[in-house]
Amino acid sequence: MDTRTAHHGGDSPEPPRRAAARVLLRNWTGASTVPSRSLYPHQWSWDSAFVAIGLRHLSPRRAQRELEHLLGAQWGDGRIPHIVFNPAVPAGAYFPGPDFWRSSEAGRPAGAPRGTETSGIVQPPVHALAAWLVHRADPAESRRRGFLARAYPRLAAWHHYLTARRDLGRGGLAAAVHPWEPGLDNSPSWDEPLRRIDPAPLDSFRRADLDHSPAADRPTDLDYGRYVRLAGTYRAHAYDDSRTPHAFAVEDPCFNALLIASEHALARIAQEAGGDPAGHLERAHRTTRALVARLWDPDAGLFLCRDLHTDRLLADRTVSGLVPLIVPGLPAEVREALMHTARGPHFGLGRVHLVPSYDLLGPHFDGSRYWRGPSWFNMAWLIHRGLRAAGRYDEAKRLSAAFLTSALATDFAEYVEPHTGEGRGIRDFSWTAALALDLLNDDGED
Ligand code: 2M8
Repeated sequence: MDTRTAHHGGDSPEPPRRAAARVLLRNWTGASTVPSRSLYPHQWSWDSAFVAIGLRHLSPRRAQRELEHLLGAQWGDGRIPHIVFNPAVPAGAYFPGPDFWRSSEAGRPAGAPRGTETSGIVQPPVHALAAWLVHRADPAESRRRGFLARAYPRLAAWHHYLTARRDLGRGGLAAAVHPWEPGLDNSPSWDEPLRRIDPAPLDSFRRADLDHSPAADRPTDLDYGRYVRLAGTYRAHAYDDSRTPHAFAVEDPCFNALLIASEHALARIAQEAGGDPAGHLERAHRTTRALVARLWDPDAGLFLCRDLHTDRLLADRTVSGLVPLIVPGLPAEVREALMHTARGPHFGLGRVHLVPSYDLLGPHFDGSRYWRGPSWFNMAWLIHRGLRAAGRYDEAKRLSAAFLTSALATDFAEYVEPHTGEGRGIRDFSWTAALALDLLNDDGED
């Protein structure tokens, strides 16, 4: 497929920029962007950060609003919820919806907003990085609107929540307390920690996702039973991290790498907004040291997840373990080993479509099932950034070209089968379109 054009039903090919913009315009609700009109009809936290990174090329102002809408739903304890529910969407369109999370009532002690319903868990902290990139797209307009001055205290409170309340392992990293938090929902890394969780009975809830996506592309019912159990337990403890038993608690490399990248961005934001960057830089360096000390596995040649219940690394190789390539100041030998692993048989960089979410040789590899093998566009975008940070410009260029080819050929699919490149999940997926737009506008400046 030609990377210069996309097809959308008519005879004439549509220019890629216009095709990507069309997806984002269609998914814009007036206040924020839904990841998908059908499968995900509300605002998602890290999706919106990726969307803002693309939207800044269409309208820096709208990109600011995207992030501001999300930040507007921040809780008093600093957490940015993983979903902000749109009250206009019919109940039952997405599960678990507002009637499950009941944030405004159950989350009150943790400072959940009164007028907006949200979930109670979080997603990876890409937001400060996104805010910085959005600012850079049009600094004059950003200053005129006081964008960073308003965003800065909220972003700082968000990082404070993660580093103070979520350092459950007391080793300097933020822990995830639900498989949805790192964003790689049904990653094989979670199989072992999830085995301890007694699933909620299947007849106690109704999955809405299967109305829109084939069951073979999605997590299983057993996974869902466990997701529901964990979220229900958190809710029953008023989403209080010091009281909830947190039967699932892991340290994830991608989550923490994004925290570090965002902490570096926060230092720049602080400088621009009249704050003090030094504390942020110090925290970024400290978290980098903790990441290497706690999650680097020299034998596997990549970062692994740590299960805080056993205090052991989980053996499965996932794309999450390559994302620390984006971290500034990683030890040179670690960066080299990561590059070697990315190109090797487990991830096949340059030989398969994009970067598989899970080890191509791993016992649980399934090229269609969500985060158990398929290649995802946000992960390819992050690895692309990492390759550039490592000075691998040719490989970065090739990955960027492959990204655009895949995105256009699959009508901006949610994910693709790594061996065949076929689209999987839903189409017109927002972050695929947004990050395509970002790569199309790539001037190497960031
Ligand atoms: C997927 O997760 C949601 C739950 O948050 C779901 O399956 O319903 C994941 O791919 C996640 O990373 C993503 O943010 C979300 C919305 O695109 O969908």
